[in-house]
Amino acid sequence: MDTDTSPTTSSPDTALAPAAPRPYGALSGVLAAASAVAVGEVTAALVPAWPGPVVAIADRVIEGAPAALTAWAIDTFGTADKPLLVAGVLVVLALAAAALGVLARRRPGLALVGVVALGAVAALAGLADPGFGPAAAVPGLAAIVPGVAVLLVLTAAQARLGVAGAGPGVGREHGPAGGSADPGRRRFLVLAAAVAAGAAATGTAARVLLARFDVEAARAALTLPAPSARRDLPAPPDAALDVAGATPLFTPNDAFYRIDTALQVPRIDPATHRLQVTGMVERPLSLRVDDLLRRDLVEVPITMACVSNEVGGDLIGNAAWLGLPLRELLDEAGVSPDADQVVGRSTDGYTGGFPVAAAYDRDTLVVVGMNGEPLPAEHGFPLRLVTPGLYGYVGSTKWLAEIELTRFDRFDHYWVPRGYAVEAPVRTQSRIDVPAGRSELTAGRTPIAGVAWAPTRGIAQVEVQVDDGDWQPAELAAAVGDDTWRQWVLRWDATPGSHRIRVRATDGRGETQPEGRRGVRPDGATGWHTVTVEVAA
Ligand SMILES: Nc1nc2c(c(=O)[nH]1)N[C@H]1C(S)=C(S)[C@@H](COP(=O)(O)O)O[C@H]1N2
Ligand SMILES: [Mo]
Repeated sequence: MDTDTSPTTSSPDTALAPAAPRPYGALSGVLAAASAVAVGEVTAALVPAWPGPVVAIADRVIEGAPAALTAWAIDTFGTADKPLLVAGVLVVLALAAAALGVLARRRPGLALVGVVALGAVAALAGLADPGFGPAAAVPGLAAIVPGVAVLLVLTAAQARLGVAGAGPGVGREHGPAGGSADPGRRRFLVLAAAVAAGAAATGTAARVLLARFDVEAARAALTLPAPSARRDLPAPPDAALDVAGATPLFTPNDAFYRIDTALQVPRIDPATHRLQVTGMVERPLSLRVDDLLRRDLVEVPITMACVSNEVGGDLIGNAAWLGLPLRELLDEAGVSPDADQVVGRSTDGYTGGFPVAAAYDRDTLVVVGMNGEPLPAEHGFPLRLVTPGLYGYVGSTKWLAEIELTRFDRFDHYWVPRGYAVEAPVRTQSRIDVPAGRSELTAGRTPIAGVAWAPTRGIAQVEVQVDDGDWQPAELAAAVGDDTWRQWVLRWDATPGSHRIRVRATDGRGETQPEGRRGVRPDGATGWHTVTVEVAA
């Protein structure tokens, strides 16, 4: 391709003129990218569940990042890591686009290949999200059209820079900031402004389109059935201890910890969403959310914990989950005797896998409700799995789109190649919630209280040790079930001075949690939660 793409600059002088200054090229590249992103996003917004190209690329960055880098990012930025990653993708894109814009002044053909390649990357990133099919490549491909067009138009406009005012010294006035009576320059800037305005308008249109589907409205419109009478696990009246500051037996939804890899909480329309049961089954199933809501659903209190929960940490919560026992779906589908793994796959490609046996030997559920409400969007609306006794990363896939029956020797779920265990039973653990560590107390009767859990095995005993004294059995609240945590309390006679308080739990099989400290990777932390307090005289 010729560098001179402008139809009116035919004089040999201009054709051989030096390329326009770099800032013009860079600006053209950045505007081409902005137009491409805006069109990509507006295309993605046509289908509520499609992630935009920028988020799709960022998703792939998260998946491809080495585990150590991900861990560092989470430690350093906490929950701000996701917006920062999206910003990072945009910065890299802007830099690449600026470079392509500069290149386009002399090698437009090569620069256009670069633009197409960036669009192809976005299209491939979209394709890697399962659940949307090949159509998910469309936003990335659509982005190529304005990217190419804007770069061509603005590069052509640069060829007319300084044409009218041609003469010595014109070159010095070529920068976008330099003032001159150069009509070519004015024309370029008008075009650039028009492109910027068009990109902004398209971006706004994308936002308006996205607002058209409102997950909160869809949640509000969904009516949960009453839980079946065939299961009856009401919390006994004395299952909750009345200690000021103690952790409540049930964690309110808005206080429930949230852990996932999703950059953008998936926006799933329950009217069109389908749950597929696939893989090693005799009869693959495809169910609507409504089909599930019409079934005889059970409500089970289950304590869910994250494998990344440190000793004493708060990545754990207890909720009443309303759902269909997974075993009923598996029986309908007819699981092959050769299958040994159930994989839950989310709309955004996350996978958690656990033994088929865990669908039968406990109340593993396909969940629609949490503490009496439809699942909150960030906790998996409209469908998720919850598996008692297995860490969330293996057994509790959110935004559930597919349940695949497979084998452990054929498929590694999401966190396995990232250094976590294939199978991950929740370890027996206990936590001191009052008094808080390093608190200052007054002498006298003081409750020491907290929670202890060993889901599926149950908690048999909790013991507390103050300094080097004897281990004293704590009072346990009544068990709601073996799958939930139990609150405990020890009424302590606090004496002046500095004290170390430790706790340890024994599960329903008689096993006491080990003292030895181990970190969360690969299969959950061990050790006794310990706090130190100061008691004033
Ligand atoms: N789709 C999807 N499901 C997921 C995850 C995820 O990243 N994506 N994270 C898992 C992990 S690590 C945990 S601990 C639980 C947390 O569930 P919550 O956010 O509802 O507490 O969800 C699990 N399900
Ligand atoms: Mo987790």
